[in-house]
Amino acid sequence: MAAAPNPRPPLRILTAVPICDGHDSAVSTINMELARHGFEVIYLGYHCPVDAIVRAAIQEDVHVVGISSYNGGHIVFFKEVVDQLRARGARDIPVFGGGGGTITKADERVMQRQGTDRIFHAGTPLADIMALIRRDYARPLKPNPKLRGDRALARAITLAECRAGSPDPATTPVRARAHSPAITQAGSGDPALQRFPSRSFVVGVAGPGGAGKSTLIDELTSRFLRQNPAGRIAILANDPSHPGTGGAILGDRVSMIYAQDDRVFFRSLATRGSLTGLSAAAPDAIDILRRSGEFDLILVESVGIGQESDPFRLFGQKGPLVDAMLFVLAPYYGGRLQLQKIGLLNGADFVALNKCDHSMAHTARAEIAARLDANGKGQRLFGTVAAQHHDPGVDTLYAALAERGGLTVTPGGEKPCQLVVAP
Ligand code: B12
Ligand SMILES: Nc1nc2c(ncn2[C@@H]2O[C@H](COP(=O)(O)OP(=O)(O)OP(=O)(O)O)[C@@H](O)[C@H]2O)c(=O)[nH]1
Ligand SMILES: [Mg+2]
Repeated sequence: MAAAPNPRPPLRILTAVPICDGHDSAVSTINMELARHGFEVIYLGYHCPVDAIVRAAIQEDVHVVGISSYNGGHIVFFKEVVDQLRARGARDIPVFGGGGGTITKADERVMQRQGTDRIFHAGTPLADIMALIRRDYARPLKPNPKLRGDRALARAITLAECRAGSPDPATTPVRARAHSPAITQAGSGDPALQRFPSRSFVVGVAGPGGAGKSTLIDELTSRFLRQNPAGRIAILANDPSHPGTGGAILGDRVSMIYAQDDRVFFRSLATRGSLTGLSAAAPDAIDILRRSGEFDLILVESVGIGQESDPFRLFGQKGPLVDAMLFVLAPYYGGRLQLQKIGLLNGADFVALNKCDHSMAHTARAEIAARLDANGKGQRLFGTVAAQHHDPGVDTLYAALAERGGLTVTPGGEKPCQLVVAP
């Protein structure tokens, strides 16, 4: 059963370390503290270029961007982030940061003239930083008919998250949700919605925590981008909120290399008390993405799940949320008994045994193949090494997904390889 909805959605902050800077220890401390204070942190990692930060800020519809910079290039870097946000219609997203003693008060004055909001200097107690962020940056994100493109899509999803957390969902009827002004802002108002009712192929990706779901999604994304030179892909990545504080570190974006592309719309969702393995807003968010008519493929990553979850409603009364489901396992799932207990293996269309570079993979393949065979549904098992680029197992998996979804396979793109394991 889902926990009580949260009437005040948490503040969302994007944090990152600039390009040519590997000092991520400070930002890790800040991230943990932010999450402990109930904020949702979308962490982009270190060595981040400006355009990746700006794209993420827009798609994640964050309240504020926080940059941790120690490489000495802060005056130029922060200005470029501010300028690109303005150029992409997001001047309302403030930028702040810190960098200990490497950013002086004099530097801060220059940076503020260029549009940076503030710098947190060395010696500022963490409690003061948290209090200031809550005081100055928490604001409701409202419908805004002026938003365009990814900004409008992102805002529509934010509003869906607010509705999912509304104290009285009865005040937001389902029809009103599907035709909310924010979706119309996305450039896909009612006529367009009807024109593209089911263009998107939606694939749910589930599996235990750390099995490699995000890494695999990133590799599938790279194949999609190469084989569909004009297509767009959306990724909805669900991560858990902390049950005590309500905060979250939404870290799936860090595992993505290929998702750093304007043809990829990537949105992180915190579960905010939903215990299904997805945010309560995920069904609406999928609907918004489908109806936008923008995306050929939509991949939805669940949180790392256990033995009883059914995040994509494969077995529910309401019908499945997705067109197909990919279950990802790593070789260290336990043993045959644990496999038997994973109900989702009965409903998965595709199963990937990832981390096939692991020494236990050989036995795991045989056990999983036997488990799927017993289902008698012709489910396909793919052995993958997502951590390796150009892995033939991932090629094969992508080819199978593309075939099922009717996606374009450009001649000259990767050729489907031999199936690694088939029951
Ligand atoms: C730890 C450290 C390292 C570690 C990094 C570990 C890691 N994974 O992060 C190691 C040893 C690997 C390292 C390596 C290097 N380092 Co170093 N490093 C430091 C050190 C000692 C501390 C930085 C830190 O983490 N502080 C902890 C944070 C929490 O505190 P703070 O900095 O005071 O920040 C406060 C606020 O600014 C705020 N804050 C900071 N960021 C953010 C972000 C947000 C969003 C918010 C809200 C707040 C906030 O939080 C704190 C609250 O009080 C500094 C020296 C120093 N004392 O600052 C040098 C320092 C940054 N390093 C330096 C250098 C030169 C290097 C190297 C190039 C050395 C070399 N020649 O190899 C390499 C580069 C590594 C790389 N790949 O980029 C120089 C940078 C000089 C410059 N830019 O002009 C410094 C200043 C040391 C010096 N005096 O020479 N380094
Ligand atoms: N050895 C090996 N490591 C991998 C492989 N695929 C992913 N990893 C690593 O496994 C770790 C977890 O990968 P993620 O993609 O974040 O896993 P996830 O399932 O999305 O994790 P959650 O979202 O936290 O549940 C990372 O350190 C990856 O680099 C693989 O095929 N082989
Ligand atoms: Mg993940």
